[in-house]
Amino acid sequence: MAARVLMAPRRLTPFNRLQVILQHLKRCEHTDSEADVLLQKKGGAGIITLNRPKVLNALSLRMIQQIYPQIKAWEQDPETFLIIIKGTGEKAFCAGGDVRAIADAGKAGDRMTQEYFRDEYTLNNAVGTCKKPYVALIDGITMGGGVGLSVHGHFRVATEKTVFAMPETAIGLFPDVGGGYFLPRLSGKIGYLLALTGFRLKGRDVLKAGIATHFVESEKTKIDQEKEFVLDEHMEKINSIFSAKSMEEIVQKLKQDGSPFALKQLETINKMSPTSLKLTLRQLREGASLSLQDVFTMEYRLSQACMRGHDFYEGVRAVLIDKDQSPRWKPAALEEVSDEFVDNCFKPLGNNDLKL
Ligand code: QUE
Repeated sequence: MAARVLMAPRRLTPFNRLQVILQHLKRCEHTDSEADVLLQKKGGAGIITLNRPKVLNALSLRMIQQIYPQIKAWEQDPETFLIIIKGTGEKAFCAGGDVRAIADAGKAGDRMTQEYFRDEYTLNNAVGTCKKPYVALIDGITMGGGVGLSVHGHFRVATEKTVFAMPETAIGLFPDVGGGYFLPRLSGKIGYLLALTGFRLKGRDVLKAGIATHFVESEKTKIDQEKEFVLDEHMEKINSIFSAKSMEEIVQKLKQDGSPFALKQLETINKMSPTSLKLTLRQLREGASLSLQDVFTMEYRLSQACMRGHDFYEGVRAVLIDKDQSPRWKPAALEEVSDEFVDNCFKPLGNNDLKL
């Protein structure tokens, strides 16, 4: 070993030296333009930029594993006074988690599915407990995993281009990333509607629903300023229908109501995974009285139950891979999803539980 330490470094000819430098520059250029997340300091602000615009800045495990230690470091850094998170491209802040990669890993029995949800919820919790002011610029599509990076922080700034949704019941999942915490805490039963139907809120409505804390126009006009909140006229219906204790009862109440709004929501719910719907309703009803940390522990159990099941893989196939929009759910009807099955999905995982 000593001999190797004492060995003279390899001499480079000028040509080789140039080659090495060029290779290095090429690699840097490559990693810079291809980096899926940018972490920068500008003045006293730490800036996180999600940088996968071609996939609407969907959140990969690698991104999660880069962002978490940086937030923790900025939290301790006396020269950082503010943390800002944003996305590149015109379309999205962040369209969700990297569900394609998770589905591939789950099908192959890869442990990545455990690591992904554990690391993602740990990052969401770091946002929710961040000691420095945390500002998310949710300009564009903000769904699922993107919501987890924004909603638990101090400030969320929406624009007229913001489209907010928790659409996971459409892919056999459930509205995770702390959805069990913030959704049941929204006004009335709005959160239950958003969770079960994946209802999309746009622009100022994201502020009016209590999800964004601020609104700015990306162009300096006064778009829709006088318009009322899209759900205002339906609030009585939403609050009475979505306070039901079971999915079967919600479906029955929507039918009975018979209004165009109720029938539209019923039509949407009928397309969702019956298993996801039952898990989601119980997730929100329980999450309403849990701490954020206990919600993440509950959601981790649910995530692993979904990885063991059928509907998540079928949902990702139908919505994101084949795009036929015709998932074949198993079981196919709400009545076939037993209370016993639902109970099992909420059971502790022993040593594998998420502890925050
Ligand atoms: C439900 C989801 C997701 C979804 C659609 C759903 C989700 C997600 C994406 C996504 C990501 C990248 C893309 C894209 C969609 O879509 O989590 O087109 O480029 O990441 O109905 O949960």
